[in-house]
Amino acid sequence: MSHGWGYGANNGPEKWGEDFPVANGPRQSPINIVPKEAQYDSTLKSLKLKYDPSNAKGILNNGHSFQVDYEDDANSSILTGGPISGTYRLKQFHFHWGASNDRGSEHTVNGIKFPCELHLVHWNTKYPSFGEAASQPDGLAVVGVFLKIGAANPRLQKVLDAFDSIKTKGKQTVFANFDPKTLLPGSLDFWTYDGSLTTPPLLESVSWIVLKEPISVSPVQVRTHSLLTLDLK
Ligand code: 3J3
Ligand code: ZN
Repeated sequence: MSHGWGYGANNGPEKWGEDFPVANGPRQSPINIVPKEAQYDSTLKSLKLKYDPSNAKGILNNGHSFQVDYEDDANSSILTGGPISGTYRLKQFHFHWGASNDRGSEHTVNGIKFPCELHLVHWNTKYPSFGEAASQPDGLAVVGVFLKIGAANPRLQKVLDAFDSIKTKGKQTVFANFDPKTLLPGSLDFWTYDGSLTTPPLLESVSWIVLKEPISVSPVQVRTHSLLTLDLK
């Protein structure tokens, strides 16, 4: 791959292995989730998410999506329970969209793609930093939430309204006082598996926690990302 990764014919997922050989590893994400084949594990605990809205720092257009970054120098926005041991700190959240509503999510359920998927990225505090944790098999925990087309979601609007300030790659702006817990569905029931980052560097360090219940987004809201210059699927 002669230039940066993306979703085109010359730099898309089929080519990522050229620069990131781990793309051919044993625990690559995303996967297709087949609920009927999932095994119930009674040892799993319920998911606990505690976020401090004041930890929200800024919103960045990284060229593939946008990410909302959080202060992570204390255990004030954390994930515990579920399949993980210990305490994982929120680093950022971001979304994956498609160029049209028939695609966009990373994971699929019974082969079905959703128009969008939210990822809340957390790192294991047994390691000194996000960067160090990202290279460890138990270093990261990402909570995935599917978005389906439906009623307008007022809790998304603050994020969408920030897009005007980050239209081009590398643009960022202050994004303060936001509790990502408001984006979660009513049920925290989940599927879980050990996988990887879904985009380069594709590191096999993620405990995936994919929520079963999607949240809604309206057709107008889901196209708001067209305000952003993004390299979409
Ligand atoms: O590459 C960036 C890295 O520079 C830094 O910004 C980091 C922390 O925010 O996020 C990414 S990442 O490579 O660490 N990263 C890739 C995309 C984390 C989250 C994403 O992976 S995913 O499996 O949640 N989609
Ligand atoms: Zn992601």
